[in-house]
Amino acid sequence: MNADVSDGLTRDELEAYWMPFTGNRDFKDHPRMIVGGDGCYYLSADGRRIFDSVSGLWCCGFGHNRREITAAVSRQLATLDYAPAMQFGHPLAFQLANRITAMTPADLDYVFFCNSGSEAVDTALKMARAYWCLKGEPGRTKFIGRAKAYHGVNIGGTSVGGMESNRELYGELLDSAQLSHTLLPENAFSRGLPEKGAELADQLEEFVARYDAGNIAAVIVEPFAGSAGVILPPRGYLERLRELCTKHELLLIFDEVITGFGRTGRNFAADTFAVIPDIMCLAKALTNGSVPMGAVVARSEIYQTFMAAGGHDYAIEFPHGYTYSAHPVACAAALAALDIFEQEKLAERCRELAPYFEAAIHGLQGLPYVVDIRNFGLAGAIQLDAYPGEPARRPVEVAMGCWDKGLYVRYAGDSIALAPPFIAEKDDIDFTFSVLNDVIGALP
Ligand code: PXG
Repeated sequence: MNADVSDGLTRDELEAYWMPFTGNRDFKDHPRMIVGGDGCYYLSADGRRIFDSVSGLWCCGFGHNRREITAAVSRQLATLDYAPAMQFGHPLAFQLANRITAMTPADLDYVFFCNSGSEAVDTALKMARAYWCLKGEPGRTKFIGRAKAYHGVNIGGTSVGGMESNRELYGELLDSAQLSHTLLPENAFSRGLPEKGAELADQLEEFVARYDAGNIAAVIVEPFAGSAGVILPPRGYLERLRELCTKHELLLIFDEVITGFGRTGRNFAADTFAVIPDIMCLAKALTNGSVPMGAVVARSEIYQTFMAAGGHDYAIEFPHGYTYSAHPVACAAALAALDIFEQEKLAERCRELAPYFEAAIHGLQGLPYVVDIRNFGLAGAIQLDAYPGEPARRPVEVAMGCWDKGLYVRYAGDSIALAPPFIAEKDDIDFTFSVLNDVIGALP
């Protein structure tokens, strides 16, 4: 790691940057600056190696600063920095779409590119509504999401998302309703998928009775909820949701922004759970987090519906897209990232390391304030008893205590979330949980 270890910025110089999802005042008074990265580690401005137990923000699972991605991005910038995304194309976009559809299950065969997970979600929602309009059912406008879900921050994703704190400042944005979440106290300390609660999916029947299927465009869920603290689907839940969507002809959207590209031990959660959605949202690990990119993958019948309704050959079938859809540099990064993913068999590696991770995370049971531990693949969460009136207080304290001891963890509401890189070694996992053990053990 060759990085300048001095942050060199004064308090005044920190002021202008309005940081996202951050306590700006706290950060600017106590800056935690990252200045370098390599493999599973960050380098902090004060010169310390910090183990990245969250893969950045769930996106850098193949390790930081992968030379192959750097080389591909540099080559692409020197060859073609930008090409218009509309009416003209460049070869890497087509190569990447083929590459993704070779990995996705069933007839999830058409890829629409965007620049983030939030854009992927809003694209998927618009696609669903337009699809029903084209099928002669313009009344299907409502979306069914799920409590505690995170679907990004654009208007659609905020609306179908189920984290109240992310919605309350914005008012009602889209017509949506939320299924119950699947975090049940009787499943506390389950290893892997919880046993109880598959019947929670049957709530969709109530929604269909209440709103009528003819008014519902789609159901959107994360296969497991990441941001809310790794909330897992009970065994059989996703299968049931799929059955009910098929029965009532509702589109099922899987938001695989976190679960896509290996996190569950297969390419996609759809593979792991053998439940195939109609539309899949991707981002994050698609480029190993190196360049922003998102994608929406649709079933063939959805794409063909747009084509059949398109009018003249030159007519635009889906009036949607971004200046930077399929940006050449992002495509180059994604192709290089997917090479690494496949050549290094990283989904398999995740599967192999997962039992070790599971044993290690559950080793924290019994520590003070630990009220639940959840894990699946290389994702896990430790839920802490909420400090009266301030549920985030203990997780923040733990995260900052870990940072001081060379470990980056994420706090998510009342939980600590972990999503280590797939290339992590057992020693890294040992280090992670020994630090967490010390820090949680020392909580006041
Ligand atoms: N869907 C899901 C399931 C996500 O997890 C998004 C959409 C939005 O992606 P973009 O690229 O627009 O941020 C996400 C993002 C956390 C955390 O702390 C998670 C995300 C983002 C930031 C923090 O768990 N997920």
